[in-house]
Amino acid sequence: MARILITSALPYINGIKHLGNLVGSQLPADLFARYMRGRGNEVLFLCATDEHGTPAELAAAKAGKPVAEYCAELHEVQADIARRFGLSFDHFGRSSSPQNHKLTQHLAGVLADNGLIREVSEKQVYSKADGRFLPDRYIEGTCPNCGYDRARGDQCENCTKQLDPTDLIEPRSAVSGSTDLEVRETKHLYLRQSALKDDLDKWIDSKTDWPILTTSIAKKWLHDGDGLQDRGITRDLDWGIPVKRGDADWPGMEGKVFYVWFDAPIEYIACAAEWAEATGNDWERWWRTDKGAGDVRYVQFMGKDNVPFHTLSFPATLLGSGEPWKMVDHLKSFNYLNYDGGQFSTSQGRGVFMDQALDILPADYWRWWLLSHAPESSDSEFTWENFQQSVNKDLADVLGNFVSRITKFCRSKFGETVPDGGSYGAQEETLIAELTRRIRAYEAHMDTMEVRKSAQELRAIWVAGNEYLQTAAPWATFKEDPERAAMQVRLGLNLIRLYAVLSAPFIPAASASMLEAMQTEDSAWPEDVAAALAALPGGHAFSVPEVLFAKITDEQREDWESRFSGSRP
Ligand code: B3M
Ligand code: ZN
Repeated sequence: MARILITSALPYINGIKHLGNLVGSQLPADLFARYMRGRGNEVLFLCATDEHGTPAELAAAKAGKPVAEYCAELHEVQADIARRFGLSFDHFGRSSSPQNHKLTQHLAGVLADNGLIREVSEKQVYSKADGRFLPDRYIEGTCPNCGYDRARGDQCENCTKQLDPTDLIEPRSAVSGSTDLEVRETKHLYLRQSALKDDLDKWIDSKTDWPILTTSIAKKWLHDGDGLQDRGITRDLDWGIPVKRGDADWPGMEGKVFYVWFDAPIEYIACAAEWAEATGNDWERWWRTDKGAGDVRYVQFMGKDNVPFHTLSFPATLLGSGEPWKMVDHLKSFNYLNYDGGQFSTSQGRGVFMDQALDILPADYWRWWLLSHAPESSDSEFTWENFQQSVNKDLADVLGNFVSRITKFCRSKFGETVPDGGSYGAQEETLIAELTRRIRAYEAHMDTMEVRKSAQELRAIWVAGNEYLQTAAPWATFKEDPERAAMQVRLGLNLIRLYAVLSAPFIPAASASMLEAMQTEDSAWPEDVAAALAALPGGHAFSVPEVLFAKITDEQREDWESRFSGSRP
């Protein structure tokens, strides 16, 4: 039994996530966690809301709520949706937790002790009316490049030029609109990533099994242009983790907080501490190599835009601390999922969001489509037509139909118990050989997190059962050879249990219904396929389940297509 630590990129707090966010981190992480548990491993699967930074403050202001209250509410909303999507986190934490405050301040302290933090004086815009500095999006004005009069301090939305707040013409505060602004000196802490470049280089070179998407992004930032830049890790904001050096105040840093990208990955560790506190477990045996985490395998899941922070910045924090923290072993990253000819967009409300998806259909429909179309080797695209097609074909025709045909046929001829009698012939041996080969291939893809290939193999496993049923045709056999028909039906019913076990990582709710219908709690992984197909013996009672997957009609598809064509209201 292996021990596997799994984290998904932390969803930002400022609203409900869309399906593109989901498929790039939380959902494949859940697939892997469920699979690894199914194989009998010890798994710790962690996720949390990422709650600091300017977008959180601005979203709270827009909602007219104090930011702490806003974050607490949105955390509950996201936790509830995650649960309804079947995301099986062992703990869903918060980056604003006391544990993360403590750990972030601790790590900043040891980095400073190790000479890896320097103070930098910078010029920033200060608003006298608001009594605060105005970083990034807190300031608006006229773009010096195109004249657009609502450019933001970090970028002009009109011409896309990247800006500094001090570049703006006629700048004003985005908080109060005040133009009574001045440029003031302010001090910030920088993490000396440049001093850690060689350590990072060596560490990344040791990761020979990482996907090319991951290493190429890491190497690009490590070597391109000026190489790895030192990075500001503090901000002039109210909301966040106060800058401290361990437990001690940090002279000159009063009123400042750590930058959101400094504290967010540290929450991966703090989240384990939150989990431990809530459950009475020991978190250090997952995170400290001197306290038992030496044999842990740590896998991270994220979208490609998050890769630099996970291959460079966060490792720099951990390596620079000189403390024995567990480092990531495998980093699985994803391209983007597009929506119907464009991009999913949170700011424009474009696409389907997690809550809306669940209003339309149960989670398994979405889980199956998203995972079987995961944007791995390239970006992929959601269209309603494609969604309808794969749900109707894979889930309703192939899997659902198999389950309903065999259970109904058995009920009509043998009653609701697994029939006894008969023995395997050549057809059954061939099926078992094919299933064995395919299940081993499925495991190999799941072990290496090849999500699409895993889905294809699983589907082929479903198809094999369907084809067997089609050619064995127990409804025909029954007339001449009821014993043989009994054997075929018994095999079919056992296939349902087998499918439930194999499919659980993708479609956990349907799998649970299948096991329930088979009236068994035996969800042991099929190490030996022939043995697994004898798990339900003659005489075992079962019931005919409700329809597992309903087909999506053309009217539904058209209705949803038009309902989700514009922006979220
Ligand atoms: N919150 C993902 C994002 O919103 C970011 C991930 C943090 S992982 C430590 O783009
Ligand atoms: Zn512009």
